Amino acid sequence: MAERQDGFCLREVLAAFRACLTAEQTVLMDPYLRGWNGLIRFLNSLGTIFSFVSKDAVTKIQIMEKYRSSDQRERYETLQTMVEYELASGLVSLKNRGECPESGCRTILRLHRALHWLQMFLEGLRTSQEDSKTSVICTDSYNASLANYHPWVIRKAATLAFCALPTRNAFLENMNLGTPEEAVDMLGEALPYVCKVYEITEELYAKHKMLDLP
Ligand code: 1PZ
Repeated sequence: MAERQDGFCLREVLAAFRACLTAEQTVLMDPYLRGWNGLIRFLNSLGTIFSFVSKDAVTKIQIMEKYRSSDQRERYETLQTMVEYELASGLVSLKNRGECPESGCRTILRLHRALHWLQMFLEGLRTSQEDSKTSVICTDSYNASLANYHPWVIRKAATLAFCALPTRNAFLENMNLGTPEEAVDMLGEALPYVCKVYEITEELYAKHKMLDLP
């Protein structure tokens, strides 16, 4: 199979999420952001119709990268150290977004919710029939996750954009993991790591009652 010109391969994204996990069950920030940057490259390869999505995600990734290159970088080494630091320093607002619009905790929470969608979407894709519609898998996983946090206008725009998604096999080939069958195998192997990252983060946020940060 011909190499894609941009050298994109979903394998690196999945490897990054695997690399987030430490023996202490913490989540490392740098590979987490690397995984997200890879996802955005993939999203951009699907066409400009998803620009409004990637723009928002990029803004959030950049907020976190800024913390990682600031004087406080060590505080943001893992999601756990970030939560501890921001809570102890009064950098998180539990009620009003305006007070801490760029807190790491609220920013990561948005990406975390999107990771739930991604996990369900890729699992749906992996276990679907060859003639399944990507747009249906995508809409179903979106409605079951992220849509609950989005206002009507965003839900509408997202659902419209999903109609532009390529067919299941073209989508799998776009991941550059080999044939659709090989891509499905790879997803089966790698998705448990994405799920683990999601679970650990969910537990962390639940423990600190931060699942609804404004
Ligand atoms: C393969 C098809 C890709 C479809 C992507 C599915 C997600 C649709 C989400 C549309 C959201 C876009 C607009 C911005 C919404 C923001 O208001 C919210 C909340 O942030 P706040 O306003 O509170 O600061 N942002 C989000 O929910 C984060 C969304 C990130 C989505 C990243 C998707 C990555 C896709 C990877 C594709 C392989």
